[in-house]
Order: sequence, then C-alpha cells, then structure tokens
Amino acid sequence: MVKAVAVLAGSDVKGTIFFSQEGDGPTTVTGSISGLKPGLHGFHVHALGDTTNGCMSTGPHFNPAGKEHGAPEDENRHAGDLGNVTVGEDGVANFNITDSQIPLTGPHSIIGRAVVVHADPDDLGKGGHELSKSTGNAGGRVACGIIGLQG
Ligand SMILES: *[C@@H]1O[C@H](CO)[C@@H](O)[C@H](O)[C@H]1NC(C)=O
Ligand SMILES: CC(=O)N[C@H]1CO[C@H](CO)[C@@H](O)[C@@H]1O
Ligand SMILES: [Cu+2]
Ligand SMILES: [Zn+2]
Repeated sequence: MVKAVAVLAGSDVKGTIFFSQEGDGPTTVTGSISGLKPGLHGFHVHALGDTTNGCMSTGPHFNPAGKEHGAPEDENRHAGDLGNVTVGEDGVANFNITDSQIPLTGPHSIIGRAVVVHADPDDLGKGGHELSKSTGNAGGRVACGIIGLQG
C-alpha cells in the first residue's frame, strides 16, 4: 500500500487530502476541505508541485496522455481531472473518490505534483466556453497542496 497526503493551507480554505493505492489498483482520494462557498468546485491534480507563485505555478492539469479536459468517467480526459467536490451549507466538502489515472508509483505517478481546488464548478468539458476543453472553466485556484509520500 502506497500512501500520500496533501495539506491545503490558504487564508480561509483549509484541508487535508489523503491518497492510497494498493498494488496496480485504483487510487482512493479521501478528505475534507473547509472554508469554501457552498456548491460545486473544480478539483484537479495539476502537473507541478511548485507553489513559488502560489497555486498559479502548479501548471496545467496533469495530462501525460495529451488529451482534452473532461469528466472523470470520460475516456478523453486529463489524468488530473477529478471533477468537482460538493461543499455543503456549512462550507465543508467531504469526499471519497476512486480513480484509475492517478497512480502513486510508476512513470505517471502524481507524487510531487499538486492538488488544486477552484472557485467555480468544473463544467467537465461540456460548457461550451473557450476554456471548457482545457480547464473546465473552473475559475480561480483558491487552494492547493503538494502531494507528498506518507509513511
Ligand atoms: C472510501 O470508499 C471506499 C470504497 O467504498 C471505502 O472502502 C473506504 O473506507 C472509504 N474511505 C473513507 C475515508 O470514507
Ligand atoms: C454539475 C457538475 O459538473 N457535476 C459534477 C461534479 O463532479 C462530479 C464528480 O465527478 C460529477 O459526478 C458531477 O456530474
Ligand atoms: Cu485545476
Ligand atoms: Zn483537465
């Protein structure tokens, strides 16, 4: 079992996101994020674990296969496309996502990359906006954390 963790620490937004993978199986992503406005928020793995310029320097969505932005269940999607998280009226999102395109080992490992939560919903590539096919038009990057190995 390989485990990883990302800590999100923004001015208002806080959260801890846990990743685990058994062998070559899918990766489970669980966690809780607080301080977001209620509703849907885009949630992605971005390519770089670089926060020298805040979340802006984490690069685009992790996309080793050179595909378009999409929904987690789409064949044509970035590996980092995890859809969105749903925030309740209390400002908290709890989630438990299982995904096969974000391994913690091997050439396409997400260790050392970043997880980013956005201001707006991810339209999953279907919004018809000029940004739909690249970012899901999910708006600003409100919080991010670098994905690191956990013992
Ligand atoms: C997440 O879901 C999986 C599969 O349903 C389950 O085994 C696991 O216990 C859940 N984890 C958490 C933290 O809820
Ligand atoms: C409105 C919308 O985009 N909802 C999506 C949010 O993300 C979840 C998880 O991928 C999807 O199931 C929803 O369709
Ligand atoms: Cu993103
Ligand atoms: Zn994407």
